[in-house]
Amino acid sequence: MMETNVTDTFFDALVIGAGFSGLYQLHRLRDDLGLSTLVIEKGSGVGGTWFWNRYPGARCDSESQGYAYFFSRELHEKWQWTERYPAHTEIRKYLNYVADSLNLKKDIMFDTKVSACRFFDDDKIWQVRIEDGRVFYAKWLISAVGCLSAANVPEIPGLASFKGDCYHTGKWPKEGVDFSGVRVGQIGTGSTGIQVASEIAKTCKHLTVFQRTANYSIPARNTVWDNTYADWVRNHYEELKALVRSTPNGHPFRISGNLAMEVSEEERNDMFEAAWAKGGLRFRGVFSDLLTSEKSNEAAANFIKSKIRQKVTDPDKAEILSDIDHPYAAKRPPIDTNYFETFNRENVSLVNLKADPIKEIIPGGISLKSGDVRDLDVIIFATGFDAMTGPLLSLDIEGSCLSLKEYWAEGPRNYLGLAIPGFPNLFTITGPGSPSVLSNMPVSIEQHVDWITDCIKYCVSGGYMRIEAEEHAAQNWTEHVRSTAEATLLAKVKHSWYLGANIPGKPRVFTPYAGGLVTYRKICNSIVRDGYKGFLLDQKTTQGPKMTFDFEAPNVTNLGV
Ligand code: N01
Repeated sequence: MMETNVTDTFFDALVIGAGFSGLYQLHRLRDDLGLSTLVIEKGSGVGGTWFWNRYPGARCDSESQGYAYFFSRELHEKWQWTERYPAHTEIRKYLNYVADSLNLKKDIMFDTKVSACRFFDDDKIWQVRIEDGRVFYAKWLISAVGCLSAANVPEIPGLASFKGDCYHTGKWPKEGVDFSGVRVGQIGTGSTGIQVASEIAKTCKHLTVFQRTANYSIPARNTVWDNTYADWVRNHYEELKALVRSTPNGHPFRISGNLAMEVSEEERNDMFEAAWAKGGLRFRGVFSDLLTSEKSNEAAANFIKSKIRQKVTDPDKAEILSDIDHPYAAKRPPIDTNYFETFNRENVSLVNLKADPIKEIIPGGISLKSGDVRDLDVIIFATGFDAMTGPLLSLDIEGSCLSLKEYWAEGPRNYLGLAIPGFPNLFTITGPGSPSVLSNMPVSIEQHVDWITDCIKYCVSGGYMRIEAEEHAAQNWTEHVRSTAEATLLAKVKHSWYLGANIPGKPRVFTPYAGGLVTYRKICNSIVRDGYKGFLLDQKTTQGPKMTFDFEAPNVTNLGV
């Protein structure tokens, strides 16, 4: 446990969360603006999402050379990733390296959970209460809680009766879990389940995968970097920085300008084959219209399904795994290391929950509707998160009139994903309505933190005590987020966590901004140029009620989520 001696109660700024967002935000506010800043972090170390996601096989799907901060050449040049995709252990090492290099830990209070945040309008100050009852105050409150930090464990009847151990992948024990000789049941086959299954199958006695929705996956083709490539990355800071800031999804590769139906079938298949051989999220970049043309998407989908059928030797399993009901990449597209091949192992079975749903969890395992019972010693929930709004709502935030829960009763509404009407001086890094999960997160995070820092600097230097997003701006932005998603196949999937559909009772609102990072950055910059259009500064309204964001139409054909 890290020692932080916090004796003060009043700060200029409080930041909640010490992952990629919170660390950089602390650095900018403290070291560039000179503001007294405290970060409050639930975990006992830095890492945010990566502090908790330690399940076997946990590895980022973004490539290492782009999954990093780009604000400092020095940090970039003194660090070396070792593989094409960074493992969770290496990401924590990197974030510790950054935190230590910038001497950040002294201003982070670890092992501390926020229980409530209240805005006092008379004093224009935020009060943040932590679980032991202590309170802290600050003029500026910044949420850096991330998008995927509220674990979702489905309410399956009988769960409490299970005699074995249960784990959620997003809250994995720090000390790890020994699966030798154990019968494991895994529920969930999203990006996480696809990573975890192939690792656990190697060591457990038997793995039963309970699949509700079949999923596409592209081979990651992870490799260890050789010195030549590592040196190249270290020596190409400016180029990499320019690249990740110029691609629509913040990844360090370009999306092809080709349309899938504009080439012959033979050429198309050759291009899919080449992209499959390259592997990873780059597969999506082979054509620019995979998320906007149903026909192009279908071609990609059929290509991947045929690959699954080739990989899986048991025809029944192959059928269940390739019976996919949604367009490719319209749900978050996983990448894998031998996921489908894992089903060729003798110690791995597959249950098709579409045909035979779970009836209940019993003391010794899982019982299905058909009466079939799977005996288990351990259940792993790879069942995802109450994404995007979940982490924010868990902070119990109350603004000048309403609680966030009340204000978002029909779904998230905010301005640019950054600020919420009725919640002055609060900023949300990678909040709902920003590109966040449809992009390479560290690149989105840097853009948000820089924007927030500039905004706070503007307020401080202009003598403004209070800044608040205006209601009409939030309504316009929320509509813009909705219509942008509607222009893509993303909105065609009704059962996706992008829409909140994985959480019973959650309002169905397409939450991330699908217009791409480049467009988004331009919109954010233009709002600054226009004197923080759509924000109320102290009591001064900055502009009239009519706002549109289509002055820089999002290039959805070039969308690279
Ligand atoms: O969660 P998910 P995840 N009974 O929600 C199933 C990021 N990530 O943790 O599809 C049975 O995608 C559910 O089934 P269905 C990434 O952004 C990043 O895998 O709802 N099954 C689904 O199969 C990703 O998208 C990296 O029918 C139930 C699964 O659980 C996000 O995290 C690596 C069920 C949940 O899939 C979330 O991915 C890994 C029930 N009651 C993850 N409830 C990086 O590399 C749910 N399921 C950065």
